[in-house]
Amino acid sequence: MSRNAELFERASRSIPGGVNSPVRAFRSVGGTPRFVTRAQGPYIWDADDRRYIDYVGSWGPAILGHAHPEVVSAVQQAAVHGLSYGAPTEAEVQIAEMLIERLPSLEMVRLVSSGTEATMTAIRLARGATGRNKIIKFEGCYHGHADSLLVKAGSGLLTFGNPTSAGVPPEFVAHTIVIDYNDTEAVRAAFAEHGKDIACVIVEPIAGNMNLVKPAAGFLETLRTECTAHGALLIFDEVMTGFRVGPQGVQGLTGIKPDLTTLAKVIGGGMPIGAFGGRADVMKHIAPLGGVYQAGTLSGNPVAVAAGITTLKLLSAPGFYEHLASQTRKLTDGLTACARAHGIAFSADSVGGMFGIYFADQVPGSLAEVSASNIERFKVFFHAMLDEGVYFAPSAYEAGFVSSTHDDAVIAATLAAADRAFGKLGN
Ligand code: KE4
Repeated sequence: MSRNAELFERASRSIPGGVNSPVRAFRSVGGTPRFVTRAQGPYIWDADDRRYIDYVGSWGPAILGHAHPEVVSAVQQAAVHGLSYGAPTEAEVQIAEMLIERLPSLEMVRLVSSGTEATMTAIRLARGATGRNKIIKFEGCYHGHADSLLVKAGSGLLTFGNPTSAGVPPEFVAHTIVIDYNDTEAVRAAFAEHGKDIACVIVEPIAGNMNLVKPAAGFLETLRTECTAHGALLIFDEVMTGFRVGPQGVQGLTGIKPDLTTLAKVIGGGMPIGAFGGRADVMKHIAPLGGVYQAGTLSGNPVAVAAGITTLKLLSAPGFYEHLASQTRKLTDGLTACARAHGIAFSADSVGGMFGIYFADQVPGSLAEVSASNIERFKVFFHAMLDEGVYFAPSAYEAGFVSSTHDDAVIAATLAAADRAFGKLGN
């Protein structure tokens, strides 16, 4: 038996499903999860000491490649002075100023310890600041596991084909309006009916939890105009896209200014961190200034912040994002060409260092279109690539991630593996 299998059997006796986050259990692709022992640059190694080219990158944070020496050094230097104080530090001010400098819509920002905390708080803040209860979210978007958001969520829930979570009382989601992503008319209709009761719209401005799905022309613009017209707040959940699709996230690519933004993943460089921020007049409702309570023992943790500051500095290198986008496009174009050569219905898309692959002739523009792609064929491809030493996200409903260490040789090795894997699929 492989060490992965042994560890999975042992883990399953003490941890539900053997994992600390459902998507890691490989339930939607089958087989045994790989227990990672170490990682470096574009690579991870499993418990059988097999090396894989990694396109999950911890679901986004590893944008500089795993164990970047300067990030590791910053963590070590912070740790020797203590791991957590529960008191303010200068480093927290520094990273807050860095985030505000980089994202024009951020006038004030508060740090938390995960993306879920960030989105949960942003919604409470929107409700507190507007005095309204209703929220709009989009089917296939995942914003973490806060109760009011686990309604037709994406990511792990979609993977289970279980669009709502057990344990969430109906009352908790009674104010959550769920609309199809990109359905501009439904957004207008919801505001026409509920406009004065809507506190906020929360959206993944480029969706990454139903696989990569881009906003249709006019979709984000409509959210902005409808929110403004009805006094609702627009929340861009950039937990995944922030500093991943470009130096200023989707708001930088589109010029659309949300009222609040949520962040995590990349801003911590792999350490536990999240953040929410935006208009100062809204943020001033947050305790201790205002009546919207939020707190966190490890918020602004000095070790996590040290990793984040160093990461953000390294991302500011001239040409970083141009190179990252170019390498990602080489991957997606190469995979598409290879699939075509094998006569396989396949498409791929990317934005910056984030990509999607689909066993369908066209790039999907909605959750329904992703679901209509050949999910079974994805599962076979996933395992064929795993056998070749390439680690894609273990779900057809997840995006993939490239780091600055995925150089031409790594991309070429991936494409050579894909050629062999596609050959096993038959057409
Ligand atoms: P966390 O609580 O997992 O840090 O963040 C929740 C979250 C919020 N918003 C967006 C847009 C997200 O993508 C996420 C988390 N992303 C998933 C990846 N599909 C995390 C992977 C997992 O759940 O294990």
